[in-house]
Amino acid sequence: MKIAKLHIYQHDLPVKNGPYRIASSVVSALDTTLVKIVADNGLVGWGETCPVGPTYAEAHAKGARAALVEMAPGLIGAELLPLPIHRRMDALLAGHNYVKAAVDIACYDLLGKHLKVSVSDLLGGALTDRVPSYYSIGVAEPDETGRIAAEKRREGYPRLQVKVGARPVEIDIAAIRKAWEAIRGSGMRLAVDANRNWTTRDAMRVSRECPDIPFILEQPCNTVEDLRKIRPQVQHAIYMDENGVSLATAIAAAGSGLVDGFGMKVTRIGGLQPMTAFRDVCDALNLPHTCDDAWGGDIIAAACTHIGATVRPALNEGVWLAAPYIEGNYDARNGVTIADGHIARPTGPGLGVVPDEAAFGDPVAAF
Ligand code: 0XW
Ligand code: MG
Repeated sequence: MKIAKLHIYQHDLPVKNGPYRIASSVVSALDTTLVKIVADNGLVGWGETCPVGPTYAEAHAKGARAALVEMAPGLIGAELLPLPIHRRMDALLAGHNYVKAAVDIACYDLLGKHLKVSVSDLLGGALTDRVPSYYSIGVAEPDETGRIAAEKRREGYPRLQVKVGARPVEIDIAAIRKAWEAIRGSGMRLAVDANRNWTTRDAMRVSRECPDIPFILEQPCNTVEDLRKIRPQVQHAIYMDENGVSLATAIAAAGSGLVDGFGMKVTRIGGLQPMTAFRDVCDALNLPHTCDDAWGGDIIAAACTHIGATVRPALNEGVWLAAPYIEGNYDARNGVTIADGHIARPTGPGLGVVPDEAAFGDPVAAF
């Protein structure tokens, strides 16, 4: 099975009840990029990549489409298998993992449809059909953080992430305390995510002033060097998110004991194929991790849920979806949604999600 056609689409995803506020970006609408690959046997597969604005990571929507246009002519005729596709993409363009991920996801969708198996089977096999999710509370006033935390506890989420940063650290500490008061005793786990914003001084202060709250510090500071600096000085576990820009950086962080876990993004690491290697390294080293993405609709949601279903349950920190912030689904019948804090693994071959492509309009480029 080979690539016969590759179409690129742009689609707007307005943020429901927005904006969504994190330390590194405030977003009211996201610009997502979809890739449709048509195989030489007529089967169709979909991929997606959707940076959460241009400042969360070294990724942006227009860059995604430019990179796809750069690679597309060289991908026509390529064998539709993940490793040959990755090698081909690497020969066409250096870096740009977050773009290659969209082609990788479409390739897995097609392969699953061709073999009549789900993407989670291709990734090694699902360990659950009910994949845990977590809720992310954007940067908010402490009372509002506490209110939402109580609501998410009632809704059955097993885990909560509280966004902090870009304001006086005293307010962050108050918000963390409010969230903990709301979920304490429920068994919900707590992540505090500063999205690279805190100084090492702030991170050490938060840890020092909250010794009684068992949160993990997610990407508290900007660089790997910052994490290395605070590592011996904080009491709380540290998870890497934005600094895990490739399989190599994640393996180095895991292997050197720099971090206790990861918030991992399928597109940042380059797609489902490198994500399985990452999952297996974490499994070997007993490191918990998420399987998320920065943003995206049903295609990203399905891809994250399929890999999330294959993670050893004791290490599974959940699959975050943008679904609660998005109106409607690409696939009205089989769209990916969260109920009781969990996601039903999509059924059907491939991703198990078939988008209504009429919603995307004409492709912005077609090869
Ligand atoms: C909560 N997320 C998974 C979604 C936002 O894009 C940020 C991200 C994170 O953990 O940094
Ligand atoms: Mg994070």
